[in-house]
Amino acid sequence: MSNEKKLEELALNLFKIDAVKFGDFMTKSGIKTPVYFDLRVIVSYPDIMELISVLLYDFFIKDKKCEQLCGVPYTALPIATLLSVKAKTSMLMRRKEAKSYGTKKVIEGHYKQGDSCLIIEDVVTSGSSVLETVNDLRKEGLKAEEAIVILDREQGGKQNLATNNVQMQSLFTMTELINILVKNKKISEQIGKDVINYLSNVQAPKSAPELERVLLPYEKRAKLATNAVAKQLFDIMAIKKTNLCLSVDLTSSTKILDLLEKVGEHVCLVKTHIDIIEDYTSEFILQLKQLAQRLNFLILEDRKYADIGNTVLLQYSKGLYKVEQWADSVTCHSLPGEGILKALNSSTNVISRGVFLLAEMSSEGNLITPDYTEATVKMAAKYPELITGFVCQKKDTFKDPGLIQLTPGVQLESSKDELGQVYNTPEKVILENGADVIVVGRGIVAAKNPESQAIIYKDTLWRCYMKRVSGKME
Ligand code: S5P
Repeated sequence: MSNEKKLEELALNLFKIDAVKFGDFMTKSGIKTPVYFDLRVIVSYPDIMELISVLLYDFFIKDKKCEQLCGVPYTALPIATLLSVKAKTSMLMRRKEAKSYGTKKVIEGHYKQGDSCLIIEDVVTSGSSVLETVNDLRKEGLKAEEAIVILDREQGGKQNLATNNVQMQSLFTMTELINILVKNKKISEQIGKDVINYLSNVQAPKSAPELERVLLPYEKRAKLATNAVAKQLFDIMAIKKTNLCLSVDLTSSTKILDLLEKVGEHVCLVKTHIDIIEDYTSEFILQLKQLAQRLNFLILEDRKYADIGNTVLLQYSKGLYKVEQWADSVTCHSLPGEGILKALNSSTNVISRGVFLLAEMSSEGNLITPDYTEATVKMAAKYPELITGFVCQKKDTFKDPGLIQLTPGVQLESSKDELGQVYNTPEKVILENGADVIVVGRGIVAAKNPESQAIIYKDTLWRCYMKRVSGKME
């Protein structure tokens, strides 16, 4: 039997078992509708379930590469199960409510970060149920970018899903289903027309536009962060009213501690280059951590890891510095590929774990291209619990409001140094370029009076941020 014939057979069967009904019905939200679907009844008809799974498999799954399947609870669960067995692809189950005991898992099954997962659904109206499942999968680091459904009611769901980066394909659109039923004289042409008119007039609301990252205040963004360090940093910024990160690029440990004693209360983050310190001892780390605790700032080791995963794991956990034991977050290049993130994610002895990925650099003539930046942001999306944010220069580099844009190359006046560093002003980086945390090194460290200079930076940067979130940018 041709696929077209099989589709026709399915449409007629769905009509026969009352999975699709015509008349005057009320929807859940109290709106009158001339057509009603309830595919839950298919569980009573194994032949129909089999037919649905054969069609979905032949049309959409046979030639697809994906690591996981996940049905939207509950109607699609048996269909997903049949497909999983037929395609020999493992399946995940999403709970509607997280368990109140034990592991509190929302997604059941075995999976890896970055696995691609195909969503299975019965009927799509607005797309909101599919999106709930997509969001839960994405929170777990899975890639959920495709959905296959039995019926598209053509009420805006497909577009809403596309807005959220989910491509949807369906066995039938409503128009196709109606046409089959009219052709086979199951419903009159008039009813068919009425239903199609009704559906085109009653469109689901468009899904809300994504929250614009740069207009949201830090306290709201703390709630959207999926990395614990990002959440903490947003909270510290909101409480201390500072988005200043001091880059303590000094080579003497006493000088660093003296400086932080003075300026620590004005910063949210201290960025170190631990390997430039000439008199490093583990005692230095103890004192640094005490200061961080007392003055409430986090520590970012700007190591810019850029090797294969195995080497990075050793660099992060071993050697003289044992960075994993004291740095809240580290910087890392995406150049070597995902192994570097897997390595940082797998380290076990950490007190707190976060990574700022370098998506752009401030130095003149750097070799990073727009494609590289885009690939870096994509790579980060697979590790939502690990990534604190990006070291980058431009507002459009990424959208996720739960991530932090860390921007270096900032001084009160725009300028350059003799080795290619390019400085922009606080106004430019915050209001135009979307910086969330602003890195200042020599602007403070090399000033005659670093403490008063730190206060000037803190106040200027905070004023720009307040202007930005008030929406009054010119
Ligand atoms: O693109 C970058 C990325 C980083 S992390 N450009 C940078 O300048 N940095 C770091 O920020 C750099 O290593 C230095 O520690 C700091 C800027 O220092 P400044 O003295 O030029 O403000």
